[in-house]
Amino acid sequence: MFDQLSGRLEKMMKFLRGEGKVTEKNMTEALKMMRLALLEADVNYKVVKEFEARIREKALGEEVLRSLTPAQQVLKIVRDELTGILGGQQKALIFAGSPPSIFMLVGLQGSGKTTTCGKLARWVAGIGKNPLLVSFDLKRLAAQAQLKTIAASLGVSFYEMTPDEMASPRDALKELMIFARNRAFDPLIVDTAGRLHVDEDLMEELRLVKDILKPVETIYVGDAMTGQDAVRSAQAFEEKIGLTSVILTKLDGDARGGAALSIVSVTGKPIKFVGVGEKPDKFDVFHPDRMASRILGMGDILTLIEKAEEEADTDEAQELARKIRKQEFTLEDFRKQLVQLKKMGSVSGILGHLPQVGPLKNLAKAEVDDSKIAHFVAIINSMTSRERENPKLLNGSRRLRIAKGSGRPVHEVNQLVKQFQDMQKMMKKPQLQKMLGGLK
Ligand SMILES: Nc1nc2c(ncn2[C@@H]2O[C@H](COP(=O)(O)OP(=O)(O)OP(=O)(O)O)[C@@H](O)[C@H]2O)c(=O)[nH]1
Ligand SMILES: [Mg+2]
Repeated sequence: MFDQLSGRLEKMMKFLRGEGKVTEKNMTEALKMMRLALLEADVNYKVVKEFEARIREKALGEEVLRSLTPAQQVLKIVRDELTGILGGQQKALIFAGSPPSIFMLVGLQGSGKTTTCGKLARWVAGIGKNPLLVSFDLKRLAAQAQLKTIAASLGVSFYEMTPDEMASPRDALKELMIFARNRAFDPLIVDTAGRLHVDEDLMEELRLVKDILKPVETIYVGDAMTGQDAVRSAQAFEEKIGLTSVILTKLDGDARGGAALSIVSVTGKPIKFVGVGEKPDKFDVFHPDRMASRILGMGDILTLIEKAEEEADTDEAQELARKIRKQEFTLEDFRKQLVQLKKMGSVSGILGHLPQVGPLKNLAKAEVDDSKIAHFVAIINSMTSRERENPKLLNGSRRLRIAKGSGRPVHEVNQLVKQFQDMQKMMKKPQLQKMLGGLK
């Protein structure tokens, strides 16, 4: 969803790359490009203004590292500042000291609250919790039914409110707490009603529910596709009922990113998760630093690794991270990755997370289908283990032998070797190494 913004920022970097050093004049030009890029991405204008001022100050100030080129300096500053406006450090969910912790999800109609209740329940179950879903949409019976269906499909427990309980939510909560404590449920994830607009009626109902529940997390669920509208309504919810965090949904759509880039600055509340599709697993922990890198086209190899960890063997994924860090990544590892990719099936989904540089970009562009992966795997299979460890051995005659052995043309062997070498180069980049440094 940040494609357009990424493209424009890339242009700005390209411009700076052509400049000998950072000057008042070229920074003014570069910042103008950046300002337009951000405004076009529907970022709140106040946020843009402050962002620009900070970057100008840092880029022209003392903090600049002389060893870096102007483009690198600015890239670093922009990356750090982008991470900042996205919230800085990743913020974890808060759990109550004495269970059950209550998470109350609020937001406008259709923003994805009910869907997100399910996703969140699935996610916390994945970290060993025992969630209970309940709907405090006190007026619409159908709302309960929707959540009940979601709970059943996920195998998550659901507490059904009787019409009597819905009429007196205060008593309902007492029953609910006894039920939850007896069965050691934690957290209690509470769905609420939505309206098309922020109206007093809704706010009153939500204030009442919040007052009864005393949630440890009041989570605003915002539809990223609605851009600044989502930001404005978040602000209204923050003022009228108070929030602790934000979940943005529909980041898979053609949102331009403005909501994500403005909402933390405007509300002061962290984005903790993002929804990236309708299915329950289309839900990611939000990492400001990785998102910033992704916007700047540095890709997101960490998210890739996380995905791999989820879907594949954890030890292997950690070993992969270690190898990339130590620059020991070989063709054999590349082969394993390709096989893994093929197993996961969701090639395009995974590729979206890969660094948008070097070979993977080409892979993504070529819209790799499974047969392409199969061909690459066949080629590597035809190499000796020494060749896999050390591709420098691959001279003309060896390449010819491998082509014959795998039944693929020589130019495809060359292409594979070239892509692998580009990938190795990319993995040596300090930014990537720094990112991996934080990964145990
Ligand atoms: N593409 C996409 N669709 C989503 C995402 N999250 C939710 N949706 C869809 O958005 C629509 C509305 O979702 P709901 O969960 O019913 O929204 P709600 O906020 O509970 O709506 P009300 O209860 O009517 O206020 C559904 O069609 C969901 O499938 C997401 O991350 N990506
Ligand atoms: Mg709902």
